[in-house]
This record gives sequence, structure tokens and C-alpha cells, in this order.
Amino acid sequence: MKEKIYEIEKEIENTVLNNAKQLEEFRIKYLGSKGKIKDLFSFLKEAPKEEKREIGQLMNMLRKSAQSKFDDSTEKLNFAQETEHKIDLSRPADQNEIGARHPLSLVRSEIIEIFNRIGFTVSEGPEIEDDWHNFSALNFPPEHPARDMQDTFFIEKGENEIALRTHTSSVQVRVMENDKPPIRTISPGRVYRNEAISARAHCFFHQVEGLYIDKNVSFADLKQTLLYFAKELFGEKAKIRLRPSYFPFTEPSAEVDVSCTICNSKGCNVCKYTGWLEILGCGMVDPNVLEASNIDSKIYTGFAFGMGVERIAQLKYKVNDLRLYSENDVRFLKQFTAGN
Ligand code: 2NM
Repeated sequence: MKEKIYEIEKEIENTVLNNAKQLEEFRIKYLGSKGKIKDLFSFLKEAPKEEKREIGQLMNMLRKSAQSKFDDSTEKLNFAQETEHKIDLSRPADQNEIGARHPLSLVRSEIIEIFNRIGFTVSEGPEIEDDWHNFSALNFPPEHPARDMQDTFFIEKGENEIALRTHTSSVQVRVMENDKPPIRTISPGRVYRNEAISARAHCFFHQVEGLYIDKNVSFADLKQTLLYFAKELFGEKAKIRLRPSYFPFTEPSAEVDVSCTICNSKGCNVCKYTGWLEILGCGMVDPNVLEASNIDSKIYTGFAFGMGVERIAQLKYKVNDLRLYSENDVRFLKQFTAGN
């Protein structure tokens, strides 16, 4: 009888239970009311008296191990079926959201590329500047209002004044001090002014300033360079006009308008019904500025210009509030792509 028990034990051990059909067959064959184990128990009373106890124990162990094999396999199979429904391996992966470039970054890149094509290189410099590079070397007189705390963020006042730069002309002073003409460079960067924040003003903004110094650089060169720039940026139909103006670092100086690309100069609320949009300031570099950086103003002349990146982006993308550029609202930011 013991042999029979061991035989069934081996049989159970070797049974594979991989699906519901096999499980059901197993249950009927071993655990059911007409199964092999039940059968064995009915023979127990025929066992020799002195072996009854031992054989009874063996039978109980056999029944328990058959039951747990059945239970474990049932559980495994159920789990496999559940997860099979949960994981759909054919489902496409979630899309990663791709960010967009900031409009100011797009416009800055475009401006840099336009000037790169005619030989201007990019120069950069510190945002924290001394009085010399931000004001004195640029021909700002000691009493100029820009030197006032009302207009400029000072970090140190007194003997050696330190401030956040108010324009990137300070970078060009450094270029003039360090390089020999010919100089052909643009300096993009962030600048700071002590202004209350509103739709039209901010305490920081971005500029691109340009500088060209060589023998015989003329106002005609300046005009042609700016016309090229306006056509590259706003399209072949763009026209420019210059109006006399004043800057401490240039003489003569001018303000530059481009024909309104929104209404084709017919008049709209963006150009205030003038047909023209102001986009930059420019002029011939004042001889005092050249001399301050040890460039001989009897040999060399130069032109310079400066523009606000926010202003250009505003025209290109019809942005009506300067604060949008720095609030990081994704509803605004996601509208810009490299193709725009
Ligand atoms: C402007 C307008 C006119 C300018 C001048 C210089 C430098 F360094 F050569 F003196 N850089 N940029 C300049 C001239 C900037 O911005 C409205």
C-alpha cells in the first residue's frame, strides 16, 4: 500500500499544470470524490493494524500536497490571466511632449544669423558692469540722467560704481579695447533698467547691438547694412526710413523705421496709422568713443546700432504684452516653434 502511495506521489509531482483544462483534470483525477486519493483512503481499513497509523499519515500528507499543488497552480494561472489583460504590449507608447524654443531666443538667433552672413561675429560680456564700460567710455557726461538711481540698478555707488548694464554697448567697449580694427561684431544680451513693470516696460529686456569700425566706414554703409537687415528679417518688400535723433555715443544719430508689414503701410493700429514701425537706433560712432578705447579717430570711423529683441518679436509674433516673455505660461510658450 505504501508503494501505491509513493507511486501516486511521483505521478502528482510529474504532472504539469499550465492551463484550466489540466487543472480540472488534475482535480478530478486526484482530489475529486471518485479520485485516486479518495480511493486510497477506502483501502486504509484493509491495511495491517500496526501500519494503519503510518499509512494514514502518508495518505494525509499526499492529499495535502496534491491540494496545495492545485491551489498554487490555480493562483498562478489566475494572476497570469489578469496581467495578460492589464498589459497590452501592442499599445503605442505615450508621446513625450517636446518643448518649444522661447520666442526671444528664436528672434535673437535669426538676427545673429542675418548679421553672420555679412561677416559680423558675436561678442558677449558681463551683465554686471563698471561705470567706465557702461557710461564713461560711451561719452555719457557725468550728469547724464541714465546715471541716476531712478534709471539704473546700482550694485555699488561712490568711487568705483558698479551697476547692472543698461545696454550691451558696454560689451562693444570691451571689444574696442581688446581688438584692433577692422571690427565687425554684434552683441546680444540681457540689459536692465529701473522701470516699473507693465505691458510696455520691464526692468530687464534683451538687445542686439552692432558695431563696425574700419577705414572709410560711412553713413551710406550704415544705411545699406540696415536695409539688408530689414529685408532679411521682414521680407524683400521692406523699406526703411531714418529720422534724426540723439545718443551720447553716436554723432550723427538716427532712429530707424521699417515699413509696416502688418498692413503693408496702409495704416493699422500696430503702426498707429503711420505705415511705419520703429525698430532700432543707430549712428556714426562718436570720435570721443573711439578715442576712449584707444582707436585713432583720424584713421578710423565706424557705425553702430542697437535694437530691442522684445520689440522685434512683438512685431513678428504680434505679442501685445511684454510681461508674457518672462511669465513662463506654457499656453504662450508652446505657440512658438523653429518653423514660425
Ligand atoms: C544704439 C543706438 C546707437 C551703439 C553705440 C555703440 C558703441 F559701443 F559703439 F558706442 N554700440 N551701440 C548704439 C548706437 C546703440 O541703441 C539704440
